[in-house]
Amino acid sequence: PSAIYLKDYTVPNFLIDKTELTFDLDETQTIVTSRLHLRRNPESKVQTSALVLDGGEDVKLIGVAIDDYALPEQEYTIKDDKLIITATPNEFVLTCETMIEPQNNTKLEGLYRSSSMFCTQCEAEGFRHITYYLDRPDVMSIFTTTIIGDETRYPVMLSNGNEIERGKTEEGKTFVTWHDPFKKPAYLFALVAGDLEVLNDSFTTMSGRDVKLQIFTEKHNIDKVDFAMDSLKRSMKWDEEVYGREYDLDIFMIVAVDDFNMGAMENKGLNIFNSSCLLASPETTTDDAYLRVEAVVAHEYFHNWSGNRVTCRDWFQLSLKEGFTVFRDQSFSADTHSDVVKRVEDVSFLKTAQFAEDAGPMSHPIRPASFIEISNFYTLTIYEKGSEVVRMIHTLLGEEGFRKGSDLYFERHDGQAVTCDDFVKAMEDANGVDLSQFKRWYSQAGTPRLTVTDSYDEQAQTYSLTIQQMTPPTPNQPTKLALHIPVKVGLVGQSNEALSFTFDGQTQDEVVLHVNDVEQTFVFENVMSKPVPSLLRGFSAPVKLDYDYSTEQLLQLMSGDPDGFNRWSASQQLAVNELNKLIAQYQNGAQFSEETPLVEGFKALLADESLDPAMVALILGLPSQAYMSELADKIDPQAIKAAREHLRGIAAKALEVEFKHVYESNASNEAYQASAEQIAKRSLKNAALSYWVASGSDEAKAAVVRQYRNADNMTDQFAALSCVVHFNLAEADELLNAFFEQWKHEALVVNKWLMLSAAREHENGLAQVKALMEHPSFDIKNPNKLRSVIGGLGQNVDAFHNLDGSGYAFLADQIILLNKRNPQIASRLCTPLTRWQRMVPALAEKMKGELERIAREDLSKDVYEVVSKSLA
Ligand code: DPP
Ligand code: ZN
Repeated sequence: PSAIYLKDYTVPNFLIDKTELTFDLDETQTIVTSRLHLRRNPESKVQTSALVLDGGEDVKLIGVAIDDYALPEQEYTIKDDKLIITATPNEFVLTCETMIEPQNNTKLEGLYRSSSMFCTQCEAEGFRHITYYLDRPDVMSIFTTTIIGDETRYPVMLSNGNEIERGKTEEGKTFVTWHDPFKKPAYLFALVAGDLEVLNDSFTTMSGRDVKLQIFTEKHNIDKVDFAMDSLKRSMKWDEEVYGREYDLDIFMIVAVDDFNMGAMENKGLNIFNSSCLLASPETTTDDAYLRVEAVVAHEYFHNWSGNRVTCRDWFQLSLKEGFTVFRDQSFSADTHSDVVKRVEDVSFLKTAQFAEDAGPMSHPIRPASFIEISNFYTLTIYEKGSEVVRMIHTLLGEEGFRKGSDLYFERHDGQAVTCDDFVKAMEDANGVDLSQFKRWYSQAGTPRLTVTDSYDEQAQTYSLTIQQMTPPTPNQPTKLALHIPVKVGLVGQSNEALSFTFDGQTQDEVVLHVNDVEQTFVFENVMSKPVPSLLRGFSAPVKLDYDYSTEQLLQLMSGDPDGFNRWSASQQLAVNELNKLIAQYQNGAQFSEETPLVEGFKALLADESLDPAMVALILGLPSQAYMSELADKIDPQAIKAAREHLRGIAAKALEVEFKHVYESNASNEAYQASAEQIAKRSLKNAALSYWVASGSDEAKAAVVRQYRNADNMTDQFAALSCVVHFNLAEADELLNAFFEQWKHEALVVNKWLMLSAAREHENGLAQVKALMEHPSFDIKNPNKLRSVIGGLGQNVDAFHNLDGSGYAFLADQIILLNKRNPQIASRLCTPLTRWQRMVPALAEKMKGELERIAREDLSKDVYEVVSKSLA
């Protein structure tokens, strides 16, 4: 497999003005007839009459014709899955008949079966597994789709746009024709057929048009889509109010499917969702999952403008639509719930997972310069860091300036396939600013590091901050240029007051510093006393920041920083420092310390009833195993685990009474609602419960079992079960079994059970994981189940990081098994092994050995790219 490069981009040689598709659906053979209205692209420099269409090894060509002249075999060839027709007129209709077998499609790209339905996934390059096409996002076409099927089995047959015709064929089958009036690339094509139930609703747009809203599921799930429908309507309203974007078709449909490689897909007018991102009910769905449904529904809906109306020129520009749309969905959730809580959650995820990706062999800029397989680039960097880059533009331009920029972007490029440069240009032009240095964020990989030192001159009452920036080398990028980094700063006084200061001739209490050189000093005047700097407020840039805070300063910021985000940040830093001390003690074989200043900090926090319970819960959450791994020079999973358990134990024992009190005072008898207020209380209650149980109190153990048995919602039930399992209480086996029995008919709950069971640490964790994969509820064809079991194993430190290498070998076996069957999923499963160079030597060697073993197989492009880059 070889790489393709952004620098080699050329416009397509042909355009497809209209695409007419007919699908004759059948259980064994589906016949696809396409009529493509082609003409040469006047803008192409290569004036050629040879047409090259993308296809796949799973597409069988039955016949091809130009303007109804059936081409004899010597007039076309099929090579490397491409259909090549050597001579074509300037303008013509190409008819292609192909046969595909959706029931044998295990890759879940193109047209496939999920339970009893047919569905599609075409992003990024799935359409070529349906029929021969110019499968690239800058070829945009008007689609008309006819679906023919047996009405008794497929009463619902959907595609993009509006239904324009319905009737019977000569053989007595039903046909339905859909027409989408908006030009689109093939990756936004969708088709669904099945025996589905529907929830109907409607939305009146800002200009007064009525839009029909429909959510389809299999019959047994239709009672779980009310929340998604409500989220959809709120998203539509929000996009009108915040971005001035109105929905454009008369109908908007969403379909839930069980087998799906990704979270969801924004196909024009017909979104297809992994059921895990759509279905929600209080009894079966946790608060986290509710929030995820809301965010994903919003995300896919927002793509209608940021992605569909204005799309990507090529796949190197993926972050153009994804970074921007993640930024939009994050803002929507922040406006809907608490902005600080949302920001903490997003940043925490970024710093744990995206920073790790950016420090590994797959590190790439948000606009990559090359790739072997585009499916490997649906990454945290493209999505989450991409969103941070858009957020920085928002910070630099302000709310109003950003809106002017986005208005210009949508107006200028409506109906076009464009680049990240076009996005930034619209922001520049609308605001009369120069973002040329800022644009290095698009081409430079790696997490920049800021090192900050300060000094206070009491006499002059000036305070200086010196900031150095450095971005470490990443694959193919040994040297880095200075970035333009917005650093939001405030100063906190000795008695926790916000200190005002003079900066740029103005009195203010918060400022955005423009860091754009390797080293710069910023001077704040009229600073009355020696301040504690509150740096990078709201996480104004996706960087690592080093400032040598003392424990006292961190405790002060934790309780006194007016910036809620930085209160959390200070608490995390304090906990990280404490964990690092314990990790070193563990590694040196020293006794663990039994005291920590964290106790004092937590005590103040628990006593302050004016605080948002969700924030308190977040602060109580110790830095995760994964986050501590990201920070480590050499990752020692056992040391991190032991340190975390010990630190939690100290806090739990010292504050047993407080945790009990907080647990009891946050209990509630109200009926479940996925409201910010209730979610906040449940999160604090359950955080307190887990500490209380960690204290070893018998009363706590009784309380957690009671909570499990009495819970009327999945959040409380699962929090209790996790706690019982994690602390290996006497009831662990009994309750895990009971949980499975209670929920075995609910696939999404069974997935939670699979994950928790796989993550459970006991003598033979790996045997237990193997048993789960033999369990009747497991199905290797279903990506959600696989992710549950393998994800659970990844959290199981003893089983996965066993020194004998058995955990890694097991993972490698699964990757080899899935390599051809579902390359996208196989490639994702490689992620933990790609970190091998960061592990302590004994583990690094074992991981590397498994990567080498995988490399000896005949690999799919997806797995090949990740494994070869990891071993390079
Ligand atoms: N474009 C999709 C999304 O992120 C991914 N398939 O919404
Ligand atoms: Zn997206």
